[in-house]
Amino acid sequence: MRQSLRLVLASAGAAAGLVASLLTAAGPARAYSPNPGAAPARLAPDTWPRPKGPLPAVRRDAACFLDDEIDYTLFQYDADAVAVKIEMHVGGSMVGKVEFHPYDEVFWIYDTRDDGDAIYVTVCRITNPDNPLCQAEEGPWTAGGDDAVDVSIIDRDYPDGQAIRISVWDNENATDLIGRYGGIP
Ligand SMILES: [Ca+2]
Ligand SMILES: [Ca+2]
Ligand SMILES: [Ca+2]
Ligand SMILES: [Ca+2]
Repeated sequence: MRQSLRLVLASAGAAAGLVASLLTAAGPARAYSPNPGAAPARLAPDTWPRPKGPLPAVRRDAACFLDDEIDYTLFQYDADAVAVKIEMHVGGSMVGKVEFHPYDEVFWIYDTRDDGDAIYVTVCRITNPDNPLCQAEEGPWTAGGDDAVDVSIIDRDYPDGQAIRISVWDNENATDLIGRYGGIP
C-alpha cells in the first residue's frame, strides 16, 4: 500500500492534481495570504457625494452612485449619516465587497470570486457616546454559496447618530483583520 502510494506521488502530474483537489475541497477554511487589498469609500454629509477614500462616486437624484466591476452601489441620502463601501481585491480583481447603507441600516456583503475563500464582517456599535468602546458586537456575517457572485443582505435598525465600526476579516474567527471602517447610521 505504501509502495503504491509512493508510486502515485512519484508522478508529478498526479501530485499536482492531488494538491489542486485538496485546495478545491478545503472550502472557506482557507485564508487569503497576503490579505486582499482594501479600497474604502466613506460618504459623509459634509462631503456628499464626494467620498473620503479612493472610490469615485456621482450624484443621482437623492442617491449616490458608485460603480464597480461586479455591479454598483446606490446609497440613499440619510442626514448626518456616514455610508461606507469597501472593495477587496486580489491580483487586480474583486474578491469581495461590503456596503453599509445608513438609510434603513442595511449591509450588503458580497463574495465576488468562487475561490473557496470568503470575507467576514462584524459590527461594533457604540451605544453609549460617552464611552467610545464597543458596547454591542454583531456578526460575523458572510456571503455563502457556490454562485460566481454571492450576496448577503443584512437588514438592521440602528438608532440614527450612534457610531458603528465595521471590521472586515479574512476568517470566521475574526482574528485575521483586513480593515476597520467607521460609519454612522
Ligand atoms: Ca490572511
Ligand atoms: Ca439611518
Ligand atoms: Ca432596517
Ligand atoms: Ca470567495
